[in-house]
Amino acid sequence: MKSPLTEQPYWKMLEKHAEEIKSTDLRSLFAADENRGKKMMLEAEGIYLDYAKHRITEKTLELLFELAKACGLEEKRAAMFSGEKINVTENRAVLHTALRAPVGEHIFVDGHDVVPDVHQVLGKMGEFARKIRQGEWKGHTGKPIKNIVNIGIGGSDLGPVMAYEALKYYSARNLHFRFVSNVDGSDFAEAVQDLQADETLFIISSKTFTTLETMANATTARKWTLSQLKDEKSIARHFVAVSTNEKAVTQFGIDPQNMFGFWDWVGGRYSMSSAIGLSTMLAIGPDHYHDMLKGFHAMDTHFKNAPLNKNIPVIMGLLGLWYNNFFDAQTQAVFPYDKYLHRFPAYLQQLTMESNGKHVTLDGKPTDYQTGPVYWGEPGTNGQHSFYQLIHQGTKLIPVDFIGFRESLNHLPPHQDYLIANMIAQGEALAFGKTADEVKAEGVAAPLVPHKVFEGNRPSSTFFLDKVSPENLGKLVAMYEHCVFVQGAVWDINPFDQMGVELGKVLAQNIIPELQDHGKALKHDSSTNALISFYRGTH
Ligand code: G6Q
Repeated sequence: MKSPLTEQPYWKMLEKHAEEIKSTDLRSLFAADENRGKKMMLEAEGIYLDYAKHRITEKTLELLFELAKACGLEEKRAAMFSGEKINVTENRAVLHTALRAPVGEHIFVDGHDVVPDVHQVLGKMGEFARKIRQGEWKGHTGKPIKNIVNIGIGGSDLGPVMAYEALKYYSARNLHFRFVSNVDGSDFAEAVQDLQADETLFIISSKTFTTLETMANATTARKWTLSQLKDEKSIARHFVAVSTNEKAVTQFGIDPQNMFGFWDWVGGRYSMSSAIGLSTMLAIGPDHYHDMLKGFHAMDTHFKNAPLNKNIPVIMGLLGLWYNNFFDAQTQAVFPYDKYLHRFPAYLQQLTMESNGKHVTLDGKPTDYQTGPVYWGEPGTNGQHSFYQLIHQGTKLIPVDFIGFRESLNHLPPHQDYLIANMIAQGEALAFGKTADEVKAEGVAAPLVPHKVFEGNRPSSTFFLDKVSPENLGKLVAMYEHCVFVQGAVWDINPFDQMGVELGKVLAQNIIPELQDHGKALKHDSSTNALISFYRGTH
């Protein structure tokens, strides 16, 4: 039996329409309308989005908008913004947008206005950041803090790392930032190997304060600190926590005064604009941090209010869906042409894949259509010298998002011109390729011609912004957050839970004692038993 989505009249129309589009190509679509590049673009919130190099016509977009409407996108969007418990499997509101709501807005969860709570925490973070950055907060031996180590994983790590790297240009260079996430002890060991405990602050970032990796690293950090400072009282000067779990924070020995809270309506991968961004604020300072929140809010407002056909996250979400569901594209590449954004694709992987990697609809029925694609990417131009080959001439269709900036933060002509020329050229090459006739005309020997042909007809979007800045980073992140939402809404799945990461965690808990006690009988499958035996050295 077909699902309501694939039975949807607009879905069926899109299936048929996709066949028409497959019989044409981007060269023909551009030739048919010389103004295509001017029409299929959108400028909003300081972002220029070119979507002309997609395998679409005006009709494609109209059908996609109608499909989105028929799937209740607008109602679902309103429900999210108003604090309804749209994370149905966890019975939670989804209000990362409230984290960047300005003072004076009112957003209610169970009748409680959460906006004042958000600003209370922001104020506390700002005061703490001021003390650290001005050297007013002293460590146990009276020295100011020089090193900040964020300990967290997943949503409590990827946003902070990405934002720190992206905004490094704006950061206080007298402070050194490290990020420890992996339970592999080498991560911690390398992060602190050149640090002194009396100048180091650990931020233990964990929504639940129970995560195995984070608790193991926090415990090791505690031991490391005590081994140097030899006084329990030092913990209060060198450890702060970001969490929703005050009880566990207190039990760990961190003063609740030094805890920065957030709430269950903030999902881990949607938490970089919550107190999880404390390391970001320490790095770039409260003013820049508030600029970042302003950028998030601008994109939230755009997503909430702009008509669907002028709405960047809506257009991006639906284009992704077009290839995912009607062209069998399996992946989506994201290539930022700015080195500061080198962790952006890794951040997006969690945001998109943990959110939309689901196989059942909201009411638990298996989907009979593909959901979230694999997201991946690297900064340009590096990728051009490695895997772009497959995108240009391989057998797979890989839609690409290019992200570029008009200005570099480091004015070193002619670097920026070279960088951006490459980005624009890649989009052009992917779309239009090079025909056999063009290759022959260059005098290429006949046997080599097929090897040098670029089919073209490979889609891309290009984002252009003025420069990497806290505000623009906020806009870009919010853009992708909402893009994920749009897709989740049409696919009728829950982008806000992550049950799929649970099973492995539970099984690891079973295996830990088996690795530690070599006498324990093994009752797994024969492959798992053999692996455990090999580790024990008893195979
Ligand atoms: C994100 C996920 C997950 C989570 C980590 C860390 O959406 O839920 O990546 O962020 O497992 O969880 P804690 O912050 O609770 O340690």
